[in-house]
Amino acid sequence: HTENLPQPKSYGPLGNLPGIDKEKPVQSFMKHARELGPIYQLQFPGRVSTFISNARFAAEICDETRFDKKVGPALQKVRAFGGDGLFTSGTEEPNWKKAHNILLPSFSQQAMKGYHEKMIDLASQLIQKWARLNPNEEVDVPDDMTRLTLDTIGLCGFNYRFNSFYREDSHPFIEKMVRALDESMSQTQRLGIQDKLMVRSKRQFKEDIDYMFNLVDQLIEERKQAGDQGEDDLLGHMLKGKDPETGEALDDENIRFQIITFLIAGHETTSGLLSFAMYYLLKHPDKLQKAYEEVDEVLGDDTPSYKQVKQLKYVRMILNEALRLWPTAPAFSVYAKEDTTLDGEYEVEKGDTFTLLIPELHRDTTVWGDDAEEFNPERFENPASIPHHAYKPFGNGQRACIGQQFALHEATLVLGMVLQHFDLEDHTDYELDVKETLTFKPDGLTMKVKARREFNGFKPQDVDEKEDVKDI
Ligand code: FDE
Repeated sequence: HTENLPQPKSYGPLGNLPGIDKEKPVQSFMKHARELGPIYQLQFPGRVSTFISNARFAAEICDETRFDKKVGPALQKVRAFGGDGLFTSGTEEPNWKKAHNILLPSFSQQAMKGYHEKMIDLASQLIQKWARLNPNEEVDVPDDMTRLTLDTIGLCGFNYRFNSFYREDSHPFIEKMVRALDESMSQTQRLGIQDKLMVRSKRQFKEDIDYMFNLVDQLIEERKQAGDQGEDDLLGHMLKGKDPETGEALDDENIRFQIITFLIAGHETTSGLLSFAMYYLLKHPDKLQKAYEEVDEVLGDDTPSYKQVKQLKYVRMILNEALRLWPTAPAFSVYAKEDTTLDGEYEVEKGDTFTLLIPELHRDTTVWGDDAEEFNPERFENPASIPHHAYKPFGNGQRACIGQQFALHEATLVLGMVLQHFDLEDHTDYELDVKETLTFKPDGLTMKVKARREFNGFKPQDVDEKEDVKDI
């Protein structure tokens, strides 16, 4: 029974809290998994958490007939600004299904063709910035990737330009959003009484949320003022779209929550993905060389077209492998809809909750082999060989990431263009240090870049692109 699961040393009323690194909780959970095995429990003040770390149990909890997404304690806190947006709502809440139905077409493969040019616009800003660096200036990788991904979701989603490449510091929205996310994470680790005493952080939390709401409400208002001229972007789809099941549209408050959700989900995770991919390339010159060969063959001197991005197979494999070792959204939780078992081995009661530690699942040697810790993009050569339920960087089932195609198209395009234009140098002999917010990032990763070819700026249309437009 799941009451008798392994548990690390605990400390009275604090339970296992003192054994968790507050700055790196998920990495503490991963460490415990290595000591305690594929299923174990942690005791926190007022609750227990059960962690799953291998493919056999993952397959069980990914069975949607028996388990459904749990909006756990951390996501509950994020609801203060994510509301009943897609990420932070329960599947049974009416707005989840409604928004899911309305937004699905905006994230289809077909929809990516419409975002491609905007993605190129922002990737070109990045290339231009790096091309103009002086020889001894370094690149702050996660910083510039965050500029890029925030601006991309802003432009593709809402036709809003954060213009992050024209600012020294990040856009104020980011500062407030990161602080609010940080505060929600800290709140889950404080005791009730401690939390009540944090008057200043609470006031700051409220101020930050008000700022986000104001900026987003203004965006919605401006678009409504513009009338039917609405762009064919996420916001346009949300304002015009009706749920085919109910015939209903989303209300303004829910649209606000969705926009905030996309800004959070769409940039932290994708910037982490790009940063880890560059980290691994810096450390694996042979893979980097192979990627250069592909990029030179597929792109040459061209500004990538939609079709060419699809042809960057090896670049895509590099991203898949980076997501295997450091899935930037590192965990998700489910609850049992009825009494059941885990593979006949553990009895599960209705309501029992499980958290899947994705980075540990992705290192399960029984499916990935003894070299599971190694960076080896060639594993993804044949997608059919990837074991079912052993690879979950985008979550599971109907609650899986709606932005998957978006994130992968953007990341492939950007990594492709970076490799097309620059030699990368690991000038500090960087040692991996993974920072946690809601997501993972390689903390403090910097590199130097040297131009491989001349950058001619943004060429909006090439021949290939025109053909593409025809077949839409
Ligand atoms: C979602 C998601 C998920 C699941 C979670 C849970 O279950 O809790 C995951 C794992 C993810 N996602 C991941 C990721 C990674 C990356 C790179 C990304 N992601 C990206 C992106 C972009 C965008 C825009 C997004 N993303 C979005 C999103 C959303 C909205 C969601 C929710 C869905 C539902 O319906 O639930 C997600 N995403 Fe992601």
